[in-house]
Amino acid sequence: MNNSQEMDQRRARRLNSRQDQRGPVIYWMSRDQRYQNNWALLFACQKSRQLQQPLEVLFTLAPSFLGAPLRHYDFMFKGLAEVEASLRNAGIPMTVIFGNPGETVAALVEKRQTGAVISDFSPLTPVRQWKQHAAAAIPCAFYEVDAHNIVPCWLASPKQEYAARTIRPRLSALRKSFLTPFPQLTPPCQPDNLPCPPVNWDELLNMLDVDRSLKPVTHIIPGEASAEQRLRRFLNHEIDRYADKRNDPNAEAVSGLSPYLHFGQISAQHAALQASRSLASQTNRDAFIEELFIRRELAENYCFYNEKYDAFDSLPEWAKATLMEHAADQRDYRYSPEEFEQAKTHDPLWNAAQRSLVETGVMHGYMRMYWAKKILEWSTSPAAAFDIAIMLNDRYSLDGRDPNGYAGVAWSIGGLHDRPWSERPVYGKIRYMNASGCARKFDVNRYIASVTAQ
Ligand code: FO1
Repeated sequence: MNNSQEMDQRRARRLNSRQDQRGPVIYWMSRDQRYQNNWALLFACQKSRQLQQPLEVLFTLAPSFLGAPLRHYDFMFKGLAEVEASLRNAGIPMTVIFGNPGETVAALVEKRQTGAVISDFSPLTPVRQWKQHAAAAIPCAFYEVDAHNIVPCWLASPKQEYAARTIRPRLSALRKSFLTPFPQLTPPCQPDNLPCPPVNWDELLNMLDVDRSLKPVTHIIPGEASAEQRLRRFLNHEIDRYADKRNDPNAEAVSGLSPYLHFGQISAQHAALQASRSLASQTNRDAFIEELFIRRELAENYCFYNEKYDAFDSLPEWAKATLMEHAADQRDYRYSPEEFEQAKTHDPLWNAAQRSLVETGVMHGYMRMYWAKKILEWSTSPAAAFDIAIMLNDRYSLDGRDPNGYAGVAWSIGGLHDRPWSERPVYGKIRYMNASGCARKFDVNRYIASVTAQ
């Protein structure tokens, strides 16, 4: 057991070559929006104690982020308000600044005469661009800590991996040294007179340039406490069904953690540790950890090493070739993006999956594959299908704009991390899926009825 206060230094890397200075420490929180089990916050506390300087947490709110509507900001702000309260309890102020993050960070670092900046990690292009901009402008040391993954993304592999079977041995070899318990967070010694003014979340919400027509969800309570409760429920009541029933959307056998994981309101490492200690059978624990650890970190690897991760062009060459060979194949049905969006296809199962996404912000994992594959089958071209699936997922799903979503669409439509299967119309060699396959796995009518009743 690792009870040391020290973090494994391989979880951090430098984003510039400057040294620590005498001045306050800033944790620039972006993706890991939590107080507990957060390596970036732990590292920032450690740095603050080491430099004997106060710590401040900063969140940079961009005017818009990859088309996220009000639904997502509501979820994120409620979670952040909880983080703010936990930080205040520990005497750590939280500041939110509005504007282009790369620029606003640099300006605040200068204003505070900062000694060191610590950020968390995201493989997504806009966040990497913010950091690149900031790294060039910041006159002190700038560190990045991968607080989202169990094994730091840059250490897991130096290149884009082909499939789960190629990344699994690498992650498994590093599992023992990285799947460790978190040390207790010891807040740094903050000066008595450090101001901790409250963040005005309502005012910030009004400043955003976002689509306000997509209203907040009400059935999932955001935030760290609620995420922890969801994890407990899963480990106490549901994980026993995970291996057998996770592909049955009627079975309530999945964790429901993905919105919380997306906003960093729960740590995947914490969830994996708790699962590994649960009383569930080895088969169920292994099946859950395979998804939470191996498959999730494979998606991170894809976005980290493939800068076109959200475009058709990112797909493996064999997949693009076979899809293009079949691009002109006769399609039995063809729908526009609007028809898909409004769930106006001929297929009640597909429509139910889409309605569940629009109304609840969540679609069951197994239905996500069916949903995306049918968009391929019923769109005018494979590239159009890819764009429609990303657009709908990012707009409606609470875990949109996440490496998991991009990899999921690329897997379903474009053979990413998969292999060629037997050739058929429209799909070419991409793995096929149909409604009778679903009917063999679960009670399709019950699923449709449950969505209608929501
Ligand atoms: N992170 C930020 O640092 N600033 C933002 O303004 C911001 C908005 C945002 C909106 C929707 C959403 O799904 C995520 C958002 N994030 C924001 C979080 C974060 O940057 C991303 O979740 C990750 O980068 C995904 O890897």
